[in-house]
Amino acid sequence: MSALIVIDVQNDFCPGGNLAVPTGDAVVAQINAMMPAFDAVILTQDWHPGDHSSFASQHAGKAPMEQIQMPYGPQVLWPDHCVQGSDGASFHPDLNLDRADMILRKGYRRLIDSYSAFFENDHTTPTGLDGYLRSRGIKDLTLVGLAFDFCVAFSAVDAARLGYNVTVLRDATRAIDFDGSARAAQIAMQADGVTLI
Ligand code: VGL
Ligand code: ZN
Repeated sequence: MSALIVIDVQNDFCPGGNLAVPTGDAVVAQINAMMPAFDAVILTQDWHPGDHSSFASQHAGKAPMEQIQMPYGPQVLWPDHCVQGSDGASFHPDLNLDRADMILRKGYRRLIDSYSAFFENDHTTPTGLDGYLRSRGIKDLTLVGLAFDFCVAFSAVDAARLGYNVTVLRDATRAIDFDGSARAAQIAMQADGVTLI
């Protein structure tokens, strides 16, 4: 059984959004076209409270893209983005939502970020996706969406470590590419056996 996991194709990650990924919206048509080929389609949605601790605005004297130490490890500080219920948190208007079996929200706890669709950034708090996939007998995952070097990469690495067969379709992703993050993400995924096409 196969699933297409569509990571965070939301307005804030598209041009004009608060954390825009260059040409992020260009992945939408390709992702829609891929959906019929999979047994299951799962969409993830970055979904932060307005005072989320990953926002630079919550840390006096800090600017977006600076790094801080959180109790669970290093954390990049972001511009406010994907605030629960905002237009920025909505899926891109052209993304086909009808085909989705499940929409998984993540990053909703104020004190911890969640790049991965499987675990929050402490790498231990589960989102529930592993249980969902397991109970449906899904073992083959193809990941697409935004951003290649953060939520796609963290999800792919966690999935591979959990034992799934993981493919990332690079063409249907876009990177933030901040401070070498795209290359680092690629190396990390390959080290854990993720297939990059
Ligand atoms: C993401 C940074 C912050 C992503 C989410 O979807 O890649 N990146 N929140
Ligand atoms: Zn986020």
